[in-house]
Amino acid sequence: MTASETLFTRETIDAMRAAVRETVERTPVTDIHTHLYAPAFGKLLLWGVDELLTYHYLIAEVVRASRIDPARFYAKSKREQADFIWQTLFIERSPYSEACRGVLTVLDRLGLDVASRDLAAYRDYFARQSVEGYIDTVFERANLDSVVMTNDPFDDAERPVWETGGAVDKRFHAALRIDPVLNNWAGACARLKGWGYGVDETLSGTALAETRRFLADWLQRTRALYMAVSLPQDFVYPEDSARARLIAECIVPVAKEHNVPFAMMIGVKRAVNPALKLAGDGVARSDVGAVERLCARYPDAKFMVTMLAREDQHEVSVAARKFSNLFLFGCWWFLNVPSLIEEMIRMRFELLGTSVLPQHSDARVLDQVLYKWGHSRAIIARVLADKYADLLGTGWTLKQSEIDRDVAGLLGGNFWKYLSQA
Ligand code: FIX
Ligand code: ZN
Repeated sequence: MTASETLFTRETIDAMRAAVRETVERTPVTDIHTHLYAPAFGKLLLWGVDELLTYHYLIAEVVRASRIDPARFYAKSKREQADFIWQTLFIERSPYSEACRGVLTVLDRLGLDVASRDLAAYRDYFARQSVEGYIDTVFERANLDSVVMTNDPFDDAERPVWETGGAVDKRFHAALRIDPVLNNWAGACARLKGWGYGVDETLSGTALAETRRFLADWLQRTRALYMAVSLPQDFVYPEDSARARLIAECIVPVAKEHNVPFAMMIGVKRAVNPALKLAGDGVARSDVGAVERLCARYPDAKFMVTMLAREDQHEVSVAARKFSNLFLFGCWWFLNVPSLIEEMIRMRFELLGTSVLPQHSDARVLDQVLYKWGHSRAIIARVLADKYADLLGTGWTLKQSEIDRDVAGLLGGNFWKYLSQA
């Protein structure tokens, strides 16, 4: 401890709370799961007020509020959709849902006048930004160190960018997303064949080795930090299926060989209402036992997990106590609302101490990191300060440098450390 370092005690709990808030605000974040893209990907990087307003979370809300036929909504141009959402959810109703509030937080953090309700003025602001300058503004105001993209080799808009050089902006890391391989092997198999990999639907002959070669090629090409998949609510392991064989014989061996984690995002019920398209997915409880069995069976593989159902959070937190190769992260999607973030973070801190990564943004529109991290930072600071207050209550003391250390871990350091472990 330096001579001048602040020491917090049970007599200085209010000062500790202020210090925690300040530390969480000034510590840069590594956002470990987003759907953002580096500038090299051109139009795939979404930003601006019309993209914010047409976020699929808000599409679900506007269809519900207005009862518009989803096909009629989607037939509108992006600008018309944004106008309709602004009018329906912001002007005719109070916009306090988390997704609506988020838009207003973004505008406020950009210095725009939220009270004016002047959509034309907001559009005008964005029309005056260059994408490069705007990325700098957003990273700076959100205090982001870097973000991890979601990179899908099966995406025809994205693949050519990788094939001709890929991401160069160091603030954007890659994650290799392999949903088609594990959720639609027949479809993935046809694509792999077309790219020259010797695979077949029954996973015979060279198929497993060739799938491993495909994964290794893409890990190398993208320099992905991890491989990732979203899994449906009925995901089980082990089982007699292509998915289970691919996990056991391709994903796990490649993950181990390249020392990258396998991230599983579990619990999505895809296309509950297909007419809503991207906004039509739902949630259901899943089998945490599948995660436990994978972690137990492959103790030398690294697994990152986030689960979508609130009901699964306690069980998966307990699983993380049992398996040091299980890294829990984020409050995913429908859980990314203040009441549930607070509940989940509090429980994880109480069960797992400092060894979690409490949040990711899942931002699809660059600007959203301003609200998603703004809102989450406030909650993380509050819960952490409560936990420290309990500690100080015992007579324990805390140094500012210890708060710095803990916050740096929670906002990204824990992820980097997990990646670097053998
Ligand atoms: O699968 C995922 O990574 C999900 O996060 C998304 O597909 C989802 O649509 C989303 O945007 C959730 O926030
Ligand atoms: Zn996502």
